[in-house]
Amino acid sequence: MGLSNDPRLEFHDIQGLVQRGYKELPAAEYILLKVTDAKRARAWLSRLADRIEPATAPGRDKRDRTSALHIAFTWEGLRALGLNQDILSQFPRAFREGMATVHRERLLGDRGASSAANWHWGSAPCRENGNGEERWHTDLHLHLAVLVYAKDDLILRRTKDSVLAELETIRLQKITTLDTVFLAGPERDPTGSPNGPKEHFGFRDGIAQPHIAGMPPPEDGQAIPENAIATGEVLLGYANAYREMPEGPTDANGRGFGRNGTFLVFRQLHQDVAGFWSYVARQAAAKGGSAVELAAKMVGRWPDGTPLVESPTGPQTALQTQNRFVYAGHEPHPDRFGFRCPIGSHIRRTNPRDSPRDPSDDNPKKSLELANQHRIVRRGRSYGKPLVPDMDPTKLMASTNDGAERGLHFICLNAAIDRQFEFIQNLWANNPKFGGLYDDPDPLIGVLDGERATFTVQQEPVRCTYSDMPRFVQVRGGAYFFLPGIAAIRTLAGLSG
Ligand code: N7H
Repeated sequence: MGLSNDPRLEFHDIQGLVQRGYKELPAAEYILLKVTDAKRARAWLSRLADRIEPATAPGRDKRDRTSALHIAFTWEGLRALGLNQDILSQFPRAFREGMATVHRERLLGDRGASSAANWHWGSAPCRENGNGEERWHTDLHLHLAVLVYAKDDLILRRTKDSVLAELETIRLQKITTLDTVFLAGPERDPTGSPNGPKEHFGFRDGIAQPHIAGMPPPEDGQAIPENAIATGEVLLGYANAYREMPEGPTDANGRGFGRNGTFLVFRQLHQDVAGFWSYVARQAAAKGGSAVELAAKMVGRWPDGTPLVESPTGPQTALQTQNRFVYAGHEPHPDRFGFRCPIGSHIRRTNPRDSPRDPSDDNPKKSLELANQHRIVRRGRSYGKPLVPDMDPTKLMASTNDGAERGLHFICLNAAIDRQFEFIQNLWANNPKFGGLYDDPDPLIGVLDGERATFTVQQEPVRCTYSDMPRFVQVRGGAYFFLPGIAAIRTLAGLSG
């Protein structure tokens, strides 16, 4: 994509979460708060600003950190803290309105049990905007999220308590706290450690991330040219893929309140683990195949993380965190038609890399460039007790639904919510015609209007179609936040009025 000059990034000002997912800090909790007294909240914020973990310049990583704190604000939160209207109005529309509008419910597929009306947090009873044009549920009382990461549960509790201790005196109202769990699988990674983090269906997660220009390569250390994205695809104040400044409160030089900030999309996604594995087991038995193989085809990786395009017949320990691959131009086995990794699998449709956009398209380089205009940095964590402790697919398959609440606190970072997160969910995951398919939404997170969906496995001589696929993931809550630069947090803390 020719990102010629990597900008010099102001690492000290960028919240560290942009740079890393803190795998070394497996304990985490998110605290959602409402500001009731702006003056006291700002005083608290000025103390907290000194404790926010910044990003670090290449080679300067602090490997001995035992905890990390981050803070993000909704648009209503920035307003409640007294940010002026001129700055507030410069934020993009999606962020200003929030996730739970009637328009976005349609766009994201949040209906039925996933409708904002049924969320546990992030929504409120439906209101109109005064002239009857738009209705929304976005919770105007949800103002900020404190994200706490720690090396173990004890340090997590101490860190969290130190944040919460002041809440009463500063009159911040706790809306909810969301806990997380670190899941590991039965396999070993190449160092002999348990394979993880896993998500509740039993697959290794948190592998593929874009490489933001100017940042060190993502945590797995794989600097892959195909994976590079412009700084402004994630951070405000820098040029994006179109060589323009992302929309937000910065001036033409990228300076201003928005600089070094990013939008944080938060979705609490409930997973029906027993439902997923019983569907897969039933379908595989009916068609005479392996259930784990079918599940891997739905994801695009084997449970241990091995990408199917690299190893379609089974997992390989050395490839568990492999992210150096494309599809159409894959060497030595190009997979243009999805015979190795199905076209409709979760990872291929949420990042199609160089896959043809439709069957007639034959320009992998162009496809890759276009796909890279819709990337996100994923920072999610699982929550809830696993259905079986060691996440072994055979045991997951043998379990019945225990009715427990478990899933993924999906978090992603991007500079343009509409062109990145919403595009992926709406035009790739929910699109039944994706890549020339017919009625196949994303098998994990896609939503088809009304009826049950199909999953297609491309193979010769004829493709195999798995029908009557229910929805395995439901939305329990969500909001759009802004994760500002650290100087911007100090600006907020210093406001008067
Ligand atoms: Fe997805 N899963 O368990 O199957 N995801 N995801 N995701 N996801 C990925 O590469 C999962 C969700 C992306 O660059 C892996 O880290 C589950 C949403 C993207 O190759 C696995 C849920 C969105 C990628 C899962 C869920 C995305 C990705 C492979 C919900 C965006 C990287 C491991 C409960 C709207 C693709 C890895 C690439 C990978 C799962 C949600 C997007 C295992 C269970 C909502 C961009």
